[in-house]
Amino acid sequence: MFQHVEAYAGDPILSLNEAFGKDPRTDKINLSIGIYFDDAGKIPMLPSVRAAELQVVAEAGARPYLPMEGAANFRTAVQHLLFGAEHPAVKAGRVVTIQTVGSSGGLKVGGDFIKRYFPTSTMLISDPTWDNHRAVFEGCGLPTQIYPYYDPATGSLRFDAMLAALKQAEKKSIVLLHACCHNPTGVDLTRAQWEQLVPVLQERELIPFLDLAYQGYGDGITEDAFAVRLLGDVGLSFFVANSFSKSMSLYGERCGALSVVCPDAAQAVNVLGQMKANIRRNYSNPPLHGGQIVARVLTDPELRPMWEAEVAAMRERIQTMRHKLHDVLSAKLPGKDFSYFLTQRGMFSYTGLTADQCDRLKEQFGVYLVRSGRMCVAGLNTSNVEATASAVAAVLA
Ligand code: KET
Repeated sequence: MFQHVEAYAGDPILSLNEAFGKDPRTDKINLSIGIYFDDAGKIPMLPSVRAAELQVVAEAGARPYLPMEGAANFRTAVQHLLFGAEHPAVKAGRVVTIQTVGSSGGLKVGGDFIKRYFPTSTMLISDPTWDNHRAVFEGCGLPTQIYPYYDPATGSLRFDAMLAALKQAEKKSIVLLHACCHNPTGVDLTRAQWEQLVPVLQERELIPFLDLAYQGYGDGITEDAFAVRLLGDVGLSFFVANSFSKSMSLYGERCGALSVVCPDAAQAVNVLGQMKANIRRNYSNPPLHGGQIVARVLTDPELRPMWEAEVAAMRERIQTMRHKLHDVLSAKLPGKDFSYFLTQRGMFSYTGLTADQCDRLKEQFGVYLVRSGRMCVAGLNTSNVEATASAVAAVLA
């Protein structure tokens, strides 16, 4: 019956992470998947999140279905987190926010909506981007096309080429933009560049789709929402998928949201309605537990500042590891420039290591990087950073 079902080639990130799990070597180092590990090499349970969960569990009673669009307290808390409670678009009822199964779910639900209401639009994605962007949007039936983004020669943004490409894009194309901590390059637009991008988006009637998966890992929780607020301020209509996987270390709870900023409140009502219809056809409604933890952390006057401090500590620990790796590698290979470890932001550094070099790192040293050369620097710690530097130096030498 299923002879025509071909073998799955695997996912470049998730399958590598599974391979890491099966690797029997005790000194192996996981710098593959975008997960923050603490200095002991563990996925942290943030104290604010733990406290919120205990409260939620203590209060939990019956488990009804959530509405298709998710829990009202979660949705409001997310809007306030992204836009600020006082943002005019929020106040005017122009922002639709739905609770989704991770931000991946938000990308998928948004992609389905775009396919239905902008059937001839193309999805423009950065070169390079998170591998799954292409897979998710093509899975929605949307063609994808790349726009210039990263320059491997200089390790920086090809901003002029990016703008030039977007100026040529078909009207009503969807432009996928990483709101902060670009995956995989760690190279972001500056605030001035975001501001320069706005008129291009407006003139070409492009529809931005922001992916905010690493909020708090760049400059700060509010600072990393800069692009979201800017596009809202200038009156654009756009999508934003955001995640609590990384910012609350809640990967397996699948907590995310999709927000759509609409031109007016009446259109927002219909957009929400069609999102609900799509969710009903897909998985009916989202799960209850994780979203309630998130809502509690975001709205509790004691837990919220605790969480913000915990996010700051994760961000700062990554910075410390970036410096350590940079210093050890620079000492080992004095002729080479490793400053990109210091300038790139968020969980990842794009090392320029080739797929062969990554294979060698894995096979010979048990150091796992995605084969694009992406290193999750959030997997470094005081016990493995020297070994990582030695292994990288060995394959580069
Ligand atoms: N967007 C981006 C840019 C992203 O890197 C991830 C996850 C997601 C969305 C999905 O997050 P969610 O948990 O659905 O809210 N990235 C890491 C894990 C993965 O590939 O699934 C990664 O790049 O390693």
